[in-house]
Amino acid sequence: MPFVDEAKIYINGGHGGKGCRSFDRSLYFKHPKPNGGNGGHGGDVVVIADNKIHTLLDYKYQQHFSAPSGGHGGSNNKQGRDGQDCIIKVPLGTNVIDFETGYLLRDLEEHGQKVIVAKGGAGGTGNNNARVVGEGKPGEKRTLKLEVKLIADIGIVGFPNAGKSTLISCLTNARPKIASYPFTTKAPVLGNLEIDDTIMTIADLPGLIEGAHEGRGLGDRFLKHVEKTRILIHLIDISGVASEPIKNYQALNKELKFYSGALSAKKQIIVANKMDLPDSKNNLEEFKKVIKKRIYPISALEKRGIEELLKAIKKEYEKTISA
Ligand SMILES: Nc1nc2c(ncn2[C@@H]2O[C@H](COP(=O)(O)OP(=O)(O)OP(=O)(O)O)[C@@H](O)[C@H]2O)c(=O)[nH]1
Ligand SMILES: [Mg+2]
Repeated sequence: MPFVDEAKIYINGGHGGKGCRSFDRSLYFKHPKPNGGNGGHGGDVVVIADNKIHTLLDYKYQQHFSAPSGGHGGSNNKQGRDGQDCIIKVPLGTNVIDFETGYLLRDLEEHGQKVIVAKGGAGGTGNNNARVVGEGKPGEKRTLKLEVKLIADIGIVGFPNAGKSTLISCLTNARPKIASYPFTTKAPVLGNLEIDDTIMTIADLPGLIEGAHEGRGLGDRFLKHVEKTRILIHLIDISGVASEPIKNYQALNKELKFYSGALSAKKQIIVANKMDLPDSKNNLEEFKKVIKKRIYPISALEKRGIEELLKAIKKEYEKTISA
């Protein structure tokens, strides 16, 4: 099943019901008495966050949504019934954007949060209230872009082939595809990491490369998923077999910076992977000389160094919670 993180939908508020033209002609009155009721209000289109919905996949197949019209007014001053609202359910963390203007209408983060995206039209007046009977107003029309940001506590970033998917499958129950070629992971994968009593969500992200912000590789479009994480794990292939670790580390930080200041300011746990390979030890020493920060050496393949890393993750996570 493809991972859908964006959708474009067309929405229409319900049309207001027609006002009624009718007269009470009973002999009781000298002149016929107008008694046509007002039309009902058209239904609104409402987008609502629902914790049972996990993707926008449904909106790939159905893109047009209209709320029902209001009922027409009737004789004997009968008001038309209001149209029901048309409800569009989306996952938590969905940004609801006006497609034409790019304006963010609402960021729906919690279950039950909602936003009216197209109002229904008002019902027309009946002749009991006005001389001219109203037709009812059309509902608002809009095109929306829905965009889901995954809400994860920790994001794993790194160059393609660094071993991000291997790491998440060693830390959690997630089982993404692992392969020796770049760009194996095409969409974010989530896993739950449980350390003692703390449960954290980790996202394994598609690899980034230099120029990602200009669309190179798979581009930086998945970075929006990590904007809300608390911590980043910056994973480096320290073996030097395929690329230069120091250059990659710096290039990736540059890409994060290009994407957003908030992202590049996030706490990073720097992890040197593939320590089981021959040149890794020397490369790590070189790396430490240039990048004077705490680095966690691991082998995701052989599951070594994982205990230390878990401790660091928990410590940093708790810091962000108490901050
Ligand atoms: N020797 C060694 N190989 C590793 C280690 N971790 C991962 N690999 C290998 O590196 C290759 C890439 O691993 P992935 O986990 O798919 O890498 P990725 O970062 O998710 O790659 P993309 O999804 O393409 O960005 C695979 O062939 C893995 O078996 C490790 O610790 N040591
Ligand atoms: Mg991967």
